[in-house]
Amino acid sequence: MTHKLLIGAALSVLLTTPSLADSIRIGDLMIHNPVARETAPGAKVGAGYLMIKNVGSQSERLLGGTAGFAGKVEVHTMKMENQVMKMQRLANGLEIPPNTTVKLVPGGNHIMFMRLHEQLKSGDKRKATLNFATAGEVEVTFDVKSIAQTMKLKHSH
Ligand SMILES: [Cu+2]
Repeated sequence: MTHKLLIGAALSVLLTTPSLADSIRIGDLMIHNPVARETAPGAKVGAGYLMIKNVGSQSERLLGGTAGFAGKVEVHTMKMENQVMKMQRLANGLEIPPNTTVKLVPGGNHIMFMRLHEQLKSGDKRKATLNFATAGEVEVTFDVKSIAQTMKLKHSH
């Protein structure tokens, strides 16, 4: 039991303290710890998560993106519908208010990689371009992680 707890604690430290290398600064945006969830062979969609901090005084908006490994990259949210959580595309993008950190995590807002051309395997790194209303296009490298590791992002602070 103690052993398990220690491993859990070590993992959460690893996952919740992104090193400087995991941070990208573009204009007034700081992008931390982009992670993509591994996919099953033949899966057509995958999900990406990250933290975006707006250190500026103007509101920003994440509109979507592009990726070589997927036909389409969208920003999604989760909505309750007849007591079932469903994903929905944010047609007007995701707002990143000034002086705010917006977290894209499992069960919440996320990047959706649609029409995957290939499997995303744990340990891979995949480049994608995110498109912001003001900052424009930003290239981000997603670390592909196992589903279990990805779920821990939910509890990161
Ligand atoms: Cu989605």
